Amino acid sequence: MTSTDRQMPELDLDPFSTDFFDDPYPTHERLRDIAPVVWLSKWDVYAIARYKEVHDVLHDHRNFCSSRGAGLTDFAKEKPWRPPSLILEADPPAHTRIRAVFDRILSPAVVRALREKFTRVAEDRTDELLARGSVDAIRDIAEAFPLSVFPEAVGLKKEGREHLLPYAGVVFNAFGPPNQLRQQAIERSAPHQAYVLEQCQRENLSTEGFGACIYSRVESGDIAEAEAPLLVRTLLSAGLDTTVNGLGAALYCLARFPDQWRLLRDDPGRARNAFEEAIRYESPVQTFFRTTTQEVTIGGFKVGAGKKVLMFLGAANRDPRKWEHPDSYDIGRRTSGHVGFGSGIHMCSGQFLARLEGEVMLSTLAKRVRAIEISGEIKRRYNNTLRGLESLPITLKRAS
Ligand code: 4IA
Repeated sequence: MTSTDRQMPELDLDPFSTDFFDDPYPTHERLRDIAPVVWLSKWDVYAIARYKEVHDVLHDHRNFCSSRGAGLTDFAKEKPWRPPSLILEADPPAHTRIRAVFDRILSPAVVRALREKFTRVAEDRTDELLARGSVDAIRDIAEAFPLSVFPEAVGLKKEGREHLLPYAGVVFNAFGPPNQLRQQAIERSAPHQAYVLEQCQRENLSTEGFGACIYSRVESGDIAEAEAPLLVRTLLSAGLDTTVNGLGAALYCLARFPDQWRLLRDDPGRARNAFEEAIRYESPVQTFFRTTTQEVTIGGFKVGAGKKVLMFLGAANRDPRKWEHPDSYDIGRRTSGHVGFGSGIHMCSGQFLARLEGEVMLSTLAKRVRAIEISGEIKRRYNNTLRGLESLPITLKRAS
């Protein structure tokens, strides 16, 4: 009997339940250890939790497509909850053209120009936090900082920005199965969807900013007029809640592991890697799906055509087959190769902007704050895709 003939192991666990979200790590380990791929009967999906296979799938868009959705919904069988994304939910060659445009809009050179502005905002925020002493690291830093730089950078008007995080919450819940999180989020999404649809129109975007940049590609003939609002929608869907949870992950790590905070204080130049390591360690985007385009073999196991494959980015980022001491948050670690931003042709297009936000906020804190102490009850926020906290009460002490 060859490995291809082996019976695929199956489990009936639910990786979209609050029990699982409270502590996914023992289940991640089980999934990694049982086999390279495990059938999850509850949702009829093929789970992949080892680094190698997650990486392989991410690099094989021919066998594992995105155009049938990056969530559990198979667009070939069911109507998506909103018109598909032109970039996330697309395959080459359509994806390639759009992605090239998008990458230029968020290029390292463009992002670099924002550093000074972002730094001033981070410094003001930090001084305000220090004046208060007791703050919520999620609301007052992880949300407040991206909210004070990103909508501005896109070119959104001030009014209505309170819809941005709720809208993203719907987007990330909607990738999951039809559980209560998803159904309730979609049921309540109408006002958030209406806001986003409206802000994606050219006349509602400032003449500076990423939004206007997207519309300028219509002028140059790179994209069609009708594609522009959907690309602005991608910015608003993917660009805020991700950095909120990335920064939240970093703050949660630095508050829990004071030795790493000390290392960062000693050299704020480590801020960029401290942020990157938090992305590996917490994996704010926990999971993603692909759909098989034909019968495929994963680690010696056959998976049929048209099946949903669920990649556990968070499990891959802590796979001991790949990482030394995977469960330690170590800001000196070589983080390259982590899949927290994905990998391959769909790897995060906004990664340079995300890293800038993370680096600037963390280095500013490291320069001005002596100690971060957890001072109250930590509450988790539940979402089908995003891992992060609802509340992290901390006290901050000024560096002398
Ligand atoms: C889009 C994976 C996540 C960061 C993401 C979410 C939405 C979109 C893209 C990426 O709407 O295009």
